[in-house]
Amino acid sequence: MKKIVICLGIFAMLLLVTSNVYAYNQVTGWQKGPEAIAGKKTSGKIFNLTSKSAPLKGSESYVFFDNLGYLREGVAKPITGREIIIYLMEDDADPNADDFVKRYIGTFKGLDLDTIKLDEEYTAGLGNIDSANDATGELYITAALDKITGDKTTTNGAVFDYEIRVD
Ligand SMILES: [Ca+2]
Ligand SMILES: [Ca+2]
Ligand SMILES: [Ca+2]
Repeated sequence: MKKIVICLGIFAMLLLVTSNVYAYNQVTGWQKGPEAIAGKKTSGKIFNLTSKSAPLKGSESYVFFDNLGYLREGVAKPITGREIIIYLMEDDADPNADDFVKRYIGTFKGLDLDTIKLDEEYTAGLGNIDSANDATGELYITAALDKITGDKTTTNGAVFDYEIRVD
């Protein structure tokens, strides 16, 4: 019995150590989300993030979310099930189109943003998202808030914080 307890203890310590030690190659730091405006797609700024090895892959690029907020009373109707669709994108110069990397869906309960979940990883977007010798992605997110009848089209401000990380 004692052995099991010790083993479990060591396992828990290892988990703690590995989760603390793990580091992404580069992160943006926490950012305020783009403004949430009903019926409009808004974008965050573009960040240059470098992976451990070229080329940067979409499967090595992630968005994390925190501080889920709420829509403004009097601006937005409180509708449960309303969504905000968030894309992780990789910017490219014309004539190349930007890469769709991942899609996340945020769902509201009334005015409150309740959850944000990964909804889709794009097959093409999981592979190389820049040139073969290019380890630095130009990553950004977009956010599109559903428009419900009765919404105003003024801003609700940011409804989440986010951080983009690459491995
Ligand atoms: Ca690019
Ligand atoms: Ca690209
Ligand atoms: Ca690049």
